Amino acid sequence: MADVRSTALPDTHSIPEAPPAPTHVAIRREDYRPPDWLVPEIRLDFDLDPDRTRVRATLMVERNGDHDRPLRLDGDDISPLKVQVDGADADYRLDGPQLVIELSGRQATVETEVEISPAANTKLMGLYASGGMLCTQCEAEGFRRITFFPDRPDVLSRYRVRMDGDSGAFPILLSNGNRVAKGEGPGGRHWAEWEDPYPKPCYLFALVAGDLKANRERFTTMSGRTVDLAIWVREADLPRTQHAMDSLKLAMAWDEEVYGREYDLDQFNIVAVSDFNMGAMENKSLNIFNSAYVLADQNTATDGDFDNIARVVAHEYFHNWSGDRVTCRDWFQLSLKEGFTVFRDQSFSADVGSAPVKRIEDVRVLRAAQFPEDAGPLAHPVRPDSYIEIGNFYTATVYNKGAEVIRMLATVLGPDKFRAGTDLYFARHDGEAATCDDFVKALEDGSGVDLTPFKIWYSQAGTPKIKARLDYDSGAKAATLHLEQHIDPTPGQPVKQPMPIPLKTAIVGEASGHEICPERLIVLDKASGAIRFDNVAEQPLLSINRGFSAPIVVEAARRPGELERLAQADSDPFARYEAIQELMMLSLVAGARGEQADPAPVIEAVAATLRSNSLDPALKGEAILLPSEALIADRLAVVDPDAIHASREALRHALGSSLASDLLAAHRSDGASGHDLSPKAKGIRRLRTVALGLIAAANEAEGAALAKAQFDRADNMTDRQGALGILVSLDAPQRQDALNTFYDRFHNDPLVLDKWFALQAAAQRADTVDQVLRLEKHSDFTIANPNRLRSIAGTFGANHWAFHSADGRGYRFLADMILAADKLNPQVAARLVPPFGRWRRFEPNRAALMRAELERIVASPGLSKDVFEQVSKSLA
Ligand code: 0A1
Ligand code: ZN
Repeated sequence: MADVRSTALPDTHSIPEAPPAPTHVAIRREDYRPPDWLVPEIRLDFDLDPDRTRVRATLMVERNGDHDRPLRLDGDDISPLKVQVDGADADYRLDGPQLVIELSGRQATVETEVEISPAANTKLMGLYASGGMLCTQCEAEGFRRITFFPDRPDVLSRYRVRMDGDSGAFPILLSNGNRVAKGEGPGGRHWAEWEDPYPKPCYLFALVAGDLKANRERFTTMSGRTVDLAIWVREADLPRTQHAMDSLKLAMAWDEEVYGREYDLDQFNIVAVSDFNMGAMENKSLNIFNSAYVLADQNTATDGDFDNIARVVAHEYFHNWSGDRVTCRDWFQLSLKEGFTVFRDQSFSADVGSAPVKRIEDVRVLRAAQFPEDAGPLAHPVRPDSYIEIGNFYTATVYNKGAEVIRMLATVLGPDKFRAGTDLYFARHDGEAATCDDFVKALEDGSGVDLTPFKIWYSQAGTPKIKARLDYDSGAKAATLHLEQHIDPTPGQPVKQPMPIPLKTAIVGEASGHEICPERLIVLDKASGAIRFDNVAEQPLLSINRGFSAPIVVEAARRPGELERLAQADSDPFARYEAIQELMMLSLVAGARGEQADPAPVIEAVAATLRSNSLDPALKGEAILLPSEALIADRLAVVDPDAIHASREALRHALGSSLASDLLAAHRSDGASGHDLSPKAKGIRRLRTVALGLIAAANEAEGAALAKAQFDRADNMTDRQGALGILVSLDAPQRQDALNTFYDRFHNDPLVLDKWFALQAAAQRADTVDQVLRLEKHSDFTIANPNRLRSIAGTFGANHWAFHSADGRGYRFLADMILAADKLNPQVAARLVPPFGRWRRFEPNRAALMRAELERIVASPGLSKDVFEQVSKSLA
């Protein structure tokens, strides 16, 4: 990549090049100090142009406390064209990327001017161009790529923003808050001025300029105010914005009802952009979204896409309180806003959809993304202690485990006390930059409950493992539950302390199938403990960690037949799902170890599930889906991906052939029109495709014919993608046919084309590496668009069997992609590294190949600190 600096600046600038900044240094939480200078107000002036945008910033700065330290403003890839203090040219120096100004008084007005090039900004951090529009991304440290500023979340300012731009290219000019003025300028230009009354950290600043159209609706808040809602997209995409709009209104009403949180401005804008590093961003009143989380209709979006849109729209909206009104003191506190907001969006999705299915999905994500993180070289606490690049800490640990921590606190407190605590949190810290400790303190003070023991969940990394054994004394009609906890060491934390683990537990009677001891909440807060259950009149079965009340691994000693019985009788849907999954897992692990694995218990449990009258189709679909190969790998001391794949395929084959007619019935079950988005209809579609997958595992020809029929008949993307997802792994003539049909119909729709790439990168085939190498050369592939890059490289990295191909070609492919992407967009490149992280657990041949690729990456010249941090930690 050409140095952004060289294209962003006029050739004549006179400031000497700053000496290279010390890079790759770790920032530590314990080094936190309050800011030396505050900036209560800022005025920004943008002369917008894709190639040369002028940014003038006027900062009202105030000395914070008694000290004589200079004002330090962060910059990244920018050079000052002008620096004035109180209206006069000022002395300043550059210290690495920082602009340093000695100021004598307690207050000053500091004005700087820079020129930046949005079109040359391939990192997509700061102000950049996407599909003809200009937009910003400032979290975490993008604002310093726009202007010089103390870029840290505990400096809160009131913003006034003026944008001036070509009225043809940029008819719409948006920023945070309210538009307070607008007008025409000379030469076909126009301008708008926006003001945000709420002080905010600079990571929440946003600007959008483009040729956009809005889907507009109104929302009346609980106090009767009217809010103008707008979802801004390119005109052609307007028909695909209604689901996002409906989701937004549901989220606004939900946050009023469940948390008492009302929206606080007269406008709320969402803008969809097609080049975006993450999912979406909660900039105050101007949320900017990856278009994948806005645009949907039945023909182009799956049920999963619809759910994700509702989830992400709600997530960003909820940040208005958990993030914007109360923000983070420093980036180590990231989970303060992210863990809490994920918990809030999970609760929302559970309330508007099917709660048990949602819980199963959330736990699946946690196990797939967070547990491996916690068990590998990138493990870190929910509140990390240090980082080199904060962009690497937008992780499943901070987000999803952070949400589990809040969930445990909510479980322990119960709904009323939890609500009293969150009310106090929002009231006490409104307008402030707070810490995770502040959050727990507010919950304690609001509820009157001491939560001190739970704070260790923020500081100690690693997934606790619980050994559980239920002893039964039939004479005394008593059962005793013996519990023991253990946490493996993680980087920087060799010795672990016991953690408080809230376990929702019930005892089910083996013969009766009834809950003979009703569910109770046990908190194991020591290394081990024993709990007695009385009045146990029949042989008991242990139903533990119900609803997944703690983010842990349970290793329960089970008697023969116990899981089978729980799979049929447990009244907690999650525990029932767990019993089936555990039954499958035991068989899969045995198979992968080369032991004789009898599939009969699994077949019986799946048959009973399919035939059950009490389970709805969505739960059936979840329950009969086999644990992923990555999850099986987590259970093995030495990972052999071929053995795991063979074991899983064998069980899929056994299920498909033994239960052919049940599966066919499930596949054919109907009552779900493509336009019906009810949980029931989604469940029917889910089960239809999961069942088809098992049919195809046993009988390729029949599976291919049925999949092709589903593909051809589909009136919705869920069925179409589901069928194609099965066909891509088969060696059937229908495969290429369907891929071609799909491409011909959708190749002009980038989001659907991403699916086409991703489906092929996810294929379970011996030649998937060859396929992705071909796809990378496809004329529609571009490494510059994060969604397209992830559709191949991200999906492939998660394809366990293909990525871990014994010849190492999968490793080479992903490493090459990381190196190529790093030159353009380090943040997105670094997010492709984790699949390499667990190399030590693989059989020696693969471990050596993975390690060699990591070493090749880390030795590459010009590596970003983003990729450097992930790769060096993976090797350590
Ligand atoms: N705060 C956002 C996530 C986010 C983080 C960094 C970004 O930089 C590219 C973008 C978005 C959220 O939690 O939704
Ligand atoms: Zn968030």
